[in-house]
Amino acid sequence: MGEHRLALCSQHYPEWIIQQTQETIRKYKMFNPSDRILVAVSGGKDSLTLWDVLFKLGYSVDGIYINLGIRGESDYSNRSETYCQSFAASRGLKLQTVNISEKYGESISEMSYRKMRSQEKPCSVCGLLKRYVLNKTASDGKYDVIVTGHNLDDEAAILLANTLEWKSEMLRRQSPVLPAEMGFTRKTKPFCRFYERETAAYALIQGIDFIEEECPHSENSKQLFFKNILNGWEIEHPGRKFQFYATFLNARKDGLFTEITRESPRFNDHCCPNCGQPTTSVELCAFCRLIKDPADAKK
Ligand code: Q46
Ligand code: ZN
Repeated sequence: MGEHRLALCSQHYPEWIIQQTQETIRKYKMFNPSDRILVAVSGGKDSLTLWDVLFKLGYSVDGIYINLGIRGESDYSNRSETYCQSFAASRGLKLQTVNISEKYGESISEMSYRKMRSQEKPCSVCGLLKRYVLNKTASDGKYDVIVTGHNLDDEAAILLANTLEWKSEMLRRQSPVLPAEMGFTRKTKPFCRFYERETAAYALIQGIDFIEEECPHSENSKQLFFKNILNGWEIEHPGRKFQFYATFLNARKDGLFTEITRESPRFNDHCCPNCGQPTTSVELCAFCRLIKDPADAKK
């Protein structure tokens, strides 16, 4: 992990990753061996590595892949799905796929264009949609917890962006564990203390096939911008990225931010009258307002 400078061989390195992941799960009380886990996979190295590690630790873990209909030169979404399918098939694991175009009549790029009437990146639409589909799939399938492959580089970049913009609600919600409440399934990030290069090394050593291209919309993204700043800082001061994130978590634990509770103004006991999912809106939820035909949300 970030604060460690290890020189492990290709046999012991994967063991170290597996053992450290278990330690993070224990430290943050992420889930128990009896829990049913749903891992969100993108076809990239972090999420497939996470699935592999949780499987080796003996957890009951199914995967979900959301095909967003992103094409680009590499036919990005369809190719990513293929990597997830072969990963699952080679280990006899269960993978559910949700094809956004087939289910809701439009790809995210089309939804984004219809909503914003511009060529803007579809990332905000994409984020909303992924959150919704993940939560719905988890609650319909009675999963106890959703896990995602966010690593230290992701978390530190999000933290820096939220801090510089003082997004207090986002800062309060940035945590390795978001508890289950008000119809939302618990969400956890067991790789939040690993550097990106550490999960990549595991994937390479274990021969995990993953899509190397990034989503074509990630080019010039805000997250990439903040990752680059932090990478520069890390070169000058090795270990600072880890420290930045870890001290934030400690400050959080010491009460810098209040925990989100049922009394939090964010949730007001509303369920969307169309799809039944929790929402802050008193009318249709943001997802039902986004899709072309809200009746599709009931499928
Ligand atoms: S997948 Fe979606 Fe990312 Fe692509 S469209 Fe943007 S948000 S960049 S994680
Ligand atoms: Zn709804």
